[in-house]
Amino acid sequence: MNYSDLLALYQLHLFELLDRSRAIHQAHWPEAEVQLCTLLSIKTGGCSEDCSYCAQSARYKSGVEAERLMSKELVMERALHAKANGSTRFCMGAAWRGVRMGTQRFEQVLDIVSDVSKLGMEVCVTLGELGADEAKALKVAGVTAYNHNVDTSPEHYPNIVTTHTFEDRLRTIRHAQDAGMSVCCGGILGLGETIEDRLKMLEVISGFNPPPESIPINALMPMPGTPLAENPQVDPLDLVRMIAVTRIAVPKAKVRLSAGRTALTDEAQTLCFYAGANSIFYGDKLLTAKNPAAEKDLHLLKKIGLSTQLPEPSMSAPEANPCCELSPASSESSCQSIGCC
Ligand code: SAM
Ligand code: DTB
Ligand code: SF4
Repeated sequence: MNYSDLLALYQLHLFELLDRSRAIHQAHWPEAEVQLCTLLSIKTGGCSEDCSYCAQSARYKSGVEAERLMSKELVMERALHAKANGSTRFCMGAAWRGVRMGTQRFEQVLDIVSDVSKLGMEVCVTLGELGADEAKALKVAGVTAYNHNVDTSPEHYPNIVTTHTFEDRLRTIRHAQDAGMSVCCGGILGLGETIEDRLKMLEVISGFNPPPESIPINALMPMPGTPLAENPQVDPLDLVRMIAVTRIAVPKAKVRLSAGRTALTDEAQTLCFYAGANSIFYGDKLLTAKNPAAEKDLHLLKKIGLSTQLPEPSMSAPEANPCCELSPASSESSCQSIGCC
């Protein structure tokens, strides 16, 4: 969806926007279900990158220490625990710039993925930059979705990260799609961006072909020691609006109400679900930061009448739009989708 259409939606009266997003949500997701995803940081801290919101960058004194890659045995323990608690998706994150074929650590990750994928949950990983070969290897090992956020608009990105570019992010997403993995791609609100930046980010994400399978919307959790430590909290109603516009722009994607829920009231979260969010990170820890307690989340979902989603481990990647077949990648391509031809 292009920027001017997104802006027109964003500027609607809130109730009018919610009426529209709710109608689209009901048409595509009539089950009143929320997907529970468990996050695990399999390699924490010491990251070479300078993402100014992140406690795991080695450049900031955030108090997060660099750790080694977790053993497969420990990861399996945590994955089994997540499954027993009702999670249907297990997401493993690593504080790396990226991964490379032939390295010991990537071999270790492939081995971990291969075992986790036998547990009957969707398997998502977020390991930073991927080349075509790394993406294929992850797909073969059993990854269902690759998480790689664009985080903000192309224009604002260089103000937030200087060690890699927005284009680098798009290239990795393309490699994940080409390998047949679903793509989980979203962003963060609260990085000092304008509404225009938020919608330009959504213009990029909603232009992916195939569309992202899921879109995490994070609210900045200001991390002590990082350059954005003093940024103000995102206005919960801005978050609701962003979720509503995302639901309308990418109707079939799971919209994940992601980091920052500890700062939201039950009422604000309820409005986010009404606006179109249908997935959360579940369990009391994100990667390094806090998340609401599992019992608290289950209590809230029950109170508002939402049930939890059943697993779909055989989930296949969304189909590409046929425009790619009509106009193969070339400088003369007529395809307008970013991350497509
Ligand atoms: N290193 C990999 C990468 O950058 O893609 C994976 C891990 S990284 C922590 C995954 C995502 O977490 C980021 O893209 C960002 O959207 C989100 N994130 C990180 N720190 C955050 C914070 N303080 N508040 C909100 N979201 C955050
Ligand atoms: C995403 O968009 N949010 C998650 C997941 N993908 C990997 C990460 C949130 C991290 C919050 C900050 C922390 O725990 O350090
Ligand atoms: Fe490293 Fe990812 Fe954090 Fe950036 S967001 S510093 S790449 S872990």
